[in-house]
Amino acid sequence: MLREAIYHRPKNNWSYAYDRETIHIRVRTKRDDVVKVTLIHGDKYSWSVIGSQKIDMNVISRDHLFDYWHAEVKPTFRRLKYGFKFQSANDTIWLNEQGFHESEPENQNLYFDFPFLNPADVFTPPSWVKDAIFYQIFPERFANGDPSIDPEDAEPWGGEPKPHNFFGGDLQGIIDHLDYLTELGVNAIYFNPLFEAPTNHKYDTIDYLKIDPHFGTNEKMKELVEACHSRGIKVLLDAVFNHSGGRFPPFLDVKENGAESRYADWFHVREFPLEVRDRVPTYDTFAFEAHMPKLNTENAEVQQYLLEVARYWIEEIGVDGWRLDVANEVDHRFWRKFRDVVKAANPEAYILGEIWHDSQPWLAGDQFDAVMNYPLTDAILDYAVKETRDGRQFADLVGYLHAAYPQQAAEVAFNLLGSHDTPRLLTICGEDKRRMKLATVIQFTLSGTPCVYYGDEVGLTGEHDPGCRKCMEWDESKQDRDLFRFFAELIKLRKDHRALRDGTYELLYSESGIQAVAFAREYDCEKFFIALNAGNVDATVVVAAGKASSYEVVFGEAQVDSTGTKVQVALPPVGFAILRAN
Ligand code: ARE
Repeated sequence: MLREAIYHRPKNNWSYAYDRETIHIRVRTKRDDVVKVTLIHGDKYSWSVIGSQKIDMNVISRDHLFDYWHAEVKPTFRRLKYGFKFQSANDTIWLNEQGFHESEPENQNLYFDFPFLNPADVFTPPSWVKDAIFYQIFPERFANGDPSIDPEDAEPWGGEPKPHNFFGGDLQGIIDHLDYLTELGVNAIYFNPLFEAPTNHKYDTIDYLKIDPHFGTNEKMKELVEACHSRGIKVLLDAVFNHSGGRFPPFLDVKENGAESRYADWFHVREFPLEVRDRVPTYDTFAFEAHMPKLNTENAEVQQYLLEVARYWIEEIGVDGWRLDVANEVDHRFWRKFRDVVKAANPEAYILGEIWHDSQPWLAGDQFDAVMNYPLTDAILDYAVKETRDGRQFADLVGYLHAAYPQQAAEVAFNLLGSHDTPRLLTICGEDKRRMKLATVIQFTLSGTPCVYYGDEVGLTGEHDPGCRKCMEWDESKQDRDLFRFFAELIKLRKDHRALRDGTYELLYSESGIQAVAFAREYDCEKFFIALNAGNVDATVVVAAGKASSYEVVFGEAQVDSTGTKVQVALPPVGFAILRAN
């Protein structure tokens, strides 16, 4: 047994409260090294009287180096002392907080400790998010419903997107197309910034309490939110709190009055006056963008201002949550206060951080509910589109990501295949729709909340920003209706079956050098097999049949042959099939 590979540390993703009565314990071992892990647990105040209990742990996922073992305990008195017993073919060892032992340690004081399950510390994302299917709208480019408020230099709809041009998209345009979104089947919208700002992307806010006049008014926004809610659609806004825009009045004041400005401490000024020297501003900014000065979220007035913004849009306009721009560059203390204000305004509000990397420090229940899951984006695209990961490498990364966060975080991870910050999915696929569909099927059948970037569903293309921000295509004869039907059917399938949204995940098949993968999702009596083939030749996956008597292809294309204990699924090149086990 490779002891150096064995890892456990209380808290984070290794021991945490799943709900008000359940504690999850996880431990890592070298892949395929340990055959059995037993969790030994008890109550620290009655261990010597009642003694300990023992339960088997299960492998919940694996990556190329490790197996991740998992067990669930509901301790009567909400306290847990615990240790582990590991068995391999020729070795048995025990682990507690003091390290490894050759026999079961008797002194319970030396076991790991989960001191008390306090409800206030339980990480509880809003339950609706598991059922949500998001649609991301870049407002300037979705639909022009009110030409009377277009920017002066607005170009005719459908022109080439450039860094600084406008086409007149607005809130009325979105209201006019809500039936379209209902037909597609999505039930939540994530809006890129809507507040007053000079650019077309509006990440350089002038006024956080006002809808940009070229988009509409606050009243129009309220109308939009109500229209969405009446269709069962939730609304998520973009909070650009890391930095303001260069025309934000407090920043203009500092520019004019320097250190004498009453707002001097609202920003991170390294040196007065505020200017740009050799392309580097004398104050902190987003990247090196002079028109995006970083806000000092440690300043009490800044906090008060931004927290009022957070409250206003939820309580008075009715939005359902916030996506936090550049979330990882803002201090944690601010985000904790932000969470308190947002959840007081609406306990079911959703807080989604924009972080492209490992996000554990923000996903402990005191800051965000989820992050934009770009690591999964990479895994899916590498496997299904670029073929730079084989089936085993893909499954390993999915396994690693699955174990990297508490279960409730994995359940609501925000899974996207593209956004306003990346090239469009179809373009990444070299316009091969088969690969686009394969990637999308994976996105919709893994756990987490899928998000469709506007226009992907009708075949919009585009390179990196600004190319990925084309005007939405509303002429049906120019829309890819086959893709639209594909998205609508897949969305319906996911909405109809809880197993696909919220079921357990089990990897069934992955091999080095082979592009086929199979996994299962299961909830209650319902079970689905998902079989994938990213290769350019036919592939067959064979998986254990389980209890079902028949296997029906409910989406995709495959030849299924179930004989006794095995199910054989033959897939075409770049193909997929979702099978329901009956
Ligand atoms: C403009 C141009 C770009 C140019 C950029 C250079 O359009 O072509 O590359 O300037 O600075 C907004 C606009 C952008 C605009 C930008 C600056 O939407 O069009 O770009 O403002 O004016 C990192 C951050 C992440 C950030 C991305 C872009 O961590 O927070 O970079 N994303 C948000 C929004 C953006 C927005 C801003 C931030 C600013 O979603 O739309 O840009 O408010 C790796 C790194 C990540 C990095 C990621 C992407 O994975 O590890 O940290 O994200 O790549 O680059």
